[in-house]
Amino acid sequence: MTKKILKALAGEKQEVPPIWMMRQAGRYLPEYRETRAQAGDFLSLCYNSDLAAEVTLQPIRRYGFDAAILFADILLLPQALGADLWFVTGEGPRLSTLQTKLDFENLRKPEEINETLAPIYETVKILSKELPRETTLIGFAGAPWTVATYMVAGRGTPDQAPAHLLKNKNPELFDDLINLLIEGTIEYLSHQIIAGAEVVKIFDSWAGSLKGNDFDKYAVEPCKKIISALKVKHPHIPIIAFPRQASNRYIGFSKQVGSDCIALDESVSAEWISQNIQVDGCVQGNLASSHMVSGGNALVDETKRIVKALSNGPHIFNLGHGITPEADPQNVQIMIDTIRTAE
Ligand code: 1CP
Repeated sequence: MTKKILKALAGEKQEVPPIWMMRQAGRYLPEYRETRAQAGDFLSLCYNSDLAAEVTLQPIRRYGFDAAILFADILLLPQALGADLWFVTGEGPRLSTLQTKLDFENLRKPEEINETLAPIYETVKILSKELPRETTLIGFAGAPWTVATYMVAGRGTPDQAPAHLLKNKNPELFDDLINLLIEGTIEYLSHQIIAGAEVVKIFDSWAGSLKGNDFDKYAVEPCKKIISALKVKHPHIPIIAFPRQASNRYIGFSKQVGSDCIALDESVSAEWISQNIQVDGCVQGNLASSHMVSGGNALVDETKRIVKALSNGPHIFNLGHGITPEADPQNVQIMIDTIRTAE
């Protein structure tokens, strides 16, 4: 039996598309909030392999998604490289900032990350034993540009201005950082694959703020280098790329970087995706996560519309971005029922 997700990633069109959701293990689920409280805080949860495996499994038990995504965070890599990282409740991540050559020189080498990240690989091992046979295990990392935006600013930023500033003011230092992150990401994803991840996804959440040549240099090139290195080491592992908000740069992206699938946010229509992107292979995403809060007919209609528009080629149903804490768990079930019973 080939798993539904792997079939889609191999380019197969299916009557009912496989389904998973970004941030499917998260604060909208009462069982997640309970396990997180047991762990103490978010980072302790990430580094507690048993509890991280437990929260990864929770949405699989509740909804029977076709894929589980490792519970971890894109900011664990900078932490393993030596940045300080903490989370402020209700606000988000905070890191030590990277502004000077000295800050950069204080970071560790890519091959030195594995000691800190060993509990994450252990979570992957537990999951590959415990997941149902039909469920695919997805590992992930942030793309270098997105991770760099957090390392430079020390926090999430609406316009990524601090990273743009450093890139323009001190391109040599910025390129050193990007190259370190490329090597670190190859190391991190490769170890996730060795531990049992069957697919990996590269999240470039802030790719949309890169324009023109910058998009080629900092979104396309790093992703291409990571994928080509992974394909040499692990030729049979499919890779999903997610250059969020790339708009017309979504066109041809998957071919340019060598990914097996491209995830798309909700800023483009399913019909446009079908005509412009799915011609190159598997696509994933697109349902606005706000429907998981608002529900009703709009949720059902939009879900059906996406399924229909993307029914002519390989498709993995997903949201355009992560599900939010305000989402109603019932709406997730309605979405799944709509997909699995759609005529
Ligand atoms: O309070 C909590 O419980 C923490 C909320 C939370 C969760 C559930 C954070 C903090 N990270 C995560 C898990 C997480 N993060 C996963 C696990 C698997 C799953 O999807 O279920 C994944 C894949 C991520 C990836 C991630 N982290 C991204 C890329 C995807 C995206 O959402 O764009 C980014 C940008 C982060 C950084 C981050 N971590 C957490 C927050 C709140 C943020 C975003 C900060 C910001 O808005 O700038």
